[in-house]
Amino acid sequence: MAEILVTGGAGFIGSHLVDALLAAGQRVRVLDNLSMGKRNNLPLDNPALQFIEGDVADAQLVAQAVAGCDAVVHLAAVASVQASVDDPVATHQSNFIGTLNVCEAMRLHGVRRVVYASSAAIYGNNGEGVAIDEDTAKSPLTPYAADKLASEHYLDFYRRQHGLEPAVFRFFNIFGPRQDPSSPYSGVISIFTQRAQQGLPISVFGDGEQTRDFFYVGDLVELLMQALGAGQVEPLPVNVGWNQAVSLNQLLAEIGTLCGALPQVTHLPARAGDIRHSRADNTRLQAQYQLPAQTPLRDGLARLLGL
Ligand code: NAD
Ligand code: UD2
Repeated sequence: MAEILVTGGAGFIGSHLVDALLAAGQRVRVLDNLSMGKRNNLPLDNPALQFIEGDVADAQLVAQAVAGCDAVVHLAAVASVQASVDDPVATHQSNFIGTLNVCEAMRLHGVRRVVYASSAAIYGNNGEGVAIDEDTAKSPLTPYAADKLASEHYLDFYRRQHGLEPAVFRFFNIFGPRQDPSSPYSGVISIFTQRAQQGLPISVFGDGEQTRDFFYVGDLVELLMQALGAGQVEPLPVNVGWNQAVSLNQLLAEIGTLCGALPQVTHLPARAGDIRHSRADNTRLQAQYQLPAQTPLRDGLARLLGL
């Protein structure tokens, strides 16, 4: 039985991973400051789970959390890009210093495998309209994206210099239960499904023909589990997406079909800096991992809607 540290494990993606690790008989430690994560996302009564409430910016606490673990999944971050624009110094502590603390703690305690959540945000507007592959030029337009890209580079330094084994994933648009809908900058699926359920009006920024490559959280967790269990991992980052473009109008049609009807939809001006089309070339993902059977968008939405 391995012991896995999941930073950010009380959050949307992290809590689904914790569930899967516990179901697989692993022992799990979670380090989370509950800035977005929730205690009730976790089975705190499970004796195989140890919850540590704290900040990944606290180097000593991270070292304590890492000591004795077999691997780390580093998901803790301020996932709101807008927050990084509003307060880059504060979010840098979580989104970059946190990663550096994880690297240092792993070096200190001889822990080698780390699975890291990077983001398609590092591509900026590059590759719009085509499938983005991992060699697409990087253009981090926000502090959030810059911290993700810097974290990738530090993980690679610790790989070359100190023998860490990072498995870096560049998530595109992940959706599913427990994704927080409360912010105007929350994932669009979390917002649309919540408002449809409550019969509240939906705002579409632009004409609704913008597209995204949506990836269900359960499918992502299968990949993270593979990266943890793999004998060896490739050093290069891997895009996580289906290479499928879904427009907001298509998304709304699916939600309308599932809910029986849609609330009022209002079209507002497109958001400044909004990317029109984002889609992942997942050739490297297919080459290095066993892709799970894709959860169809409608099935993922149905689970989110509790149908
Ligand atoms: P989330 O906000 O639900 O999860 C992040 C977790 O990290 C939360 O539980 C939060 O409380 C915790 N956290 C934040 N700052 C912390 C700190 N300083 N110390 C300790 N814990 C801290 O969001 P998520 O969607 O589950 O994101 C998980 C990871 O995946 C993040 O690194 C995010 O940047 C990345 N990511 C997510 C998406 C997506 O579509 N959801 C896309 C790209 C990348
Ligand atoms: C993701 C990030 C964003 C930034 C961007 C960089 C999330 C949730 N968002 O944005 O912070 O990192 O990637 O590439 O991780 N929309 C509406 N109505 C709404 C909400 C959203 O029309 O109520 C639109 C939005 O303008 C965009 C699309 O839906 O065109 C998707 O928005 P999103 O924030 O879910 O995802 P994305 O990829 O634009």
